[in-house]
Amino acid sequence: MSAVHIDVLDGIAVVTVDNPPVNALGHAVRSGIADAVAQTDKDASVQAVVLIAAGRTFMAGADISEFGKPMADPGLPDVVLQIEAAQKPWVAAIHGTALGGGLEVALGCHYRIVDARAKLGVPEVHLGLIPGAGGTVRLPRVVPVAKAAEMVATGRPIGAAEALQVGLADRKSDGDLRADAIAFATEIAGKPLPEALVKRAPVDAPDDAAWHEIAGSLVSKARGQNSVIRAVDAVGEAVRLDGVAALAVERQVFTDLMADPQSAALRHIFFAERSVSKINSLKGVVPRKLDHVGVIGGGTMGAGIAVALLLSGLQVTMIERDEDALATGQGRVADTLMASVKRGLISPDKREVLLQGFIGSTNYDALEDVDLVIEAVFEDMGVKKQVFAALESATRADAILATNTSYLDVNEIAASVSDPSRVLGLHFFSPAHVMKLLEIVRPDQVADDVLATGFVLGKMLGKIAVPAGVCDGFIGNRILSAYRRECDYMVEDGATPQEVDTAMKAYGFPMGIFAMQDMAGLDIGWAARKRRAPTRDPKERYVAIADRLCELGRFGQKTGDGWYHYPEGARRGEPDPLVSEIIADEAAKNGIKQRDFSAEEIMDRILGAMVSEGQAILDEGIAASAAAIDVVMINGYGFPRWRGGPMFAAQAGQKNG
Ligand code: T1G
Ligand code: NAD
Repeated sequence: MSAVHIDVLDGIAVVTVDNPPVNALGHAVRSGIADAVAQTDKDASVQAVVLIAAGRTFMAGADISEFGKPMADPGLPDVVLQIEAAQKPWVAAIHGTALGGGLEVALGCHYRIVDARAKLGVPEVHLGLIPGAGGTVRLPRVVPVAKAAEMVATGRPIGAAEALQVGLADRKSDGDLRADAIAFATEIAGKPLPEALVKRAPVDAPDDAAWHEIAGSLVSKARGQNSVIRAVDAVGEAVRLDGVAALAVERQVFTDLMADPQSAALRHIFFAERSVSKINSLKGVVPRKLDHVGVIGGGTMGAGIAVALLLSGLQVTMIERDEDALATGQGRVADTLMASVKRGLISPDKREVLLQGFIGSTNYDALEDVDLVIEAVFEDMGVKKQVFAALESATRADAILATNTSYLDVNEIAASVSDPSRVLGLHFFSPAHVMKLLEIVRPDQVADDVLATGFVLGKMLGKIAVPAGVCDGFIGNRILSAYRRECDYMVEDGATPQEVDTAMKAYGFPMGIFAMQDMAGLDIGWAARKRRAPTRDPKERYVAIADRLCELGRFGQKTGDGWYHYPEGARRGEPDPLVSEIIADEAAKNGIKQRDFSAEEIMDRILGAMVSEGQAILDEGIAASAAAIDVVMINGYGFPRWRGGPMFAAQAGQKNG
């Protein structure tokens, strides 16, 4: 079956692109469309053309797997120019996600009709690029410049209604897109062609002051990512220059960025996030039924997990210790769903429907027909074993029993039930209904179909599910402990907490590790250190600064003091002389002559700790690949995406300053 085929009926040629899974604009598709332009121009019986895609979506962009290799003609910019110069009107019929090159092809067409659920966007910045087939030039000539700049710089797609409203779409189809597109084509057939976008003036071009404002705001969110900055500049040039000249400028910037290490890193992580959940050993394994899920504990995690499950369409039963705790947990769920309504993510009616699928009980008998249960009770092995014992007698023998523990030994939890093959770890990250990362922890005796069901659940929740072996902290928390330890060493040796945090932010982290601990709560790490104390290697250097802060009740933002002081509940802390005194006292007690640290040395030490712990995790088989470690650190711990992750950054020889 060719990637592009043409059917002509009653003077309308329907050109269909069929290149699963997402109709990426690989060479076969590009040449197929170019041929279709020539063929329909030549065919006197054709009055108008509809360009549509088979399968689940209109073209979702250039074929990213072709990047970094010589691009075979015709290149996408030329294909778009050919459509734009066609003698017959082309109507793009868009469903699914018209992204990147896909939207650029649609912009080459003379008209656009969109399915009501379609999304349209230019996400190239997320790959370290900018649109390279005219997107930065044609978009501001069909929608207002400010909207075009926002779409190009943020990569955020817009929906059908907004596309219609801003002028990106001419029509919206609420029914049969193909039929509506053919009708639209028939309507415009024989009429004069509209002026090519590339020849038009920009729409609502802002004056210099207004553009300075728009550009400044978009660039301020770049956080070190070159593509965002270059994307804003490209739109600015596209507005300043005539369309044809602007195309040449765009192409040059696109070519420069394709060679930028940031783009290589972003392309690495794009594919890594999709390959990491593919487990060869589970190929052909049939997962178990997943309709009804139990959640034990309605606390921070239990409530967040319940919301994630409800949003994916699953029925949820929450169990809590007593009526008060249950009411609190149910309230958390209802409030979180209300916040989703306020953000326009779901409608009020949808929220009502979801809450109908959500029941709570203090009686484990309510779990009699669940397919899977996730416990999110206190991080205490005794409590978890009690819960698992109760689950074992309250649930069907084929129900899967999952733990959301952060650090505890999942093999030990599995061994506490008579059939350990039904136990696995599902390590969510807080807030569980927002964070995309899910570590799927596989105990030694877990059944294949139980593990496979875990990955099915991850896909249903829209998570990036990363397989992890059993160890203290699995992948992410284990690496966090390693570089947190390194930062404690540096603080005792003379770096200040704010110097470390400043260096991490300059590297691209959203916040430094000390501010992050103050936000999450120092008590969590304190509990973990106390739990590990009996087995800690006495020869290993131990820094007691954090313990001393905890002994003073300084748990961070929630107590107003931690590594920093938070005046009147402020979100941003300020250095606290008491902390400096404690640090100096600990250094003196340990005979340490404190010294200065540069930002580069701080980051070298942090990345070194991450990479050596990551290598140990690989050597022990806890993570299946270095890419899996990168996916975890980017999606769970704020590692800057445009650096590709600690393992990628190290092998790419990136400078850490
Ligand atoms: N090229 C190649 N493969 C792609 C692809 C692409 N553009 N998009 C997706 N895939 C593969 C993906 O690797 C996976 O493969 C399968 O399709 C399903 O993807 C010139 C230069 C479209 C919203 O950035 O955002 O155009 O694992 O698991 O969750 O200016 O894929 O099954 O083997 O993500 O339903 C711009 C990227 C490119 C869009 C679908 N376009 N893709 O999400 O499925 S640059 C993008 C997505 C460009 C021009 C520039 C998503 C999706 P496998 P999936 P999904
Ligand atoms: P939490 O204290 O907020 O909630 C725990 C809940 O469990 C409480 O509501 C408590 O009433 C309930 N509970 C205790 N014993 C119970 C029992 N026998 N039956 C039913 N309910 C019971 O704790 P949390 O932060 O939600 O953490 C829960 C688990 O998730 C812990 O294992 C934690 O390590 C893990 N975790 C936490 C985070 C995080 O960032 N907070 C992230 C990942 C994993």
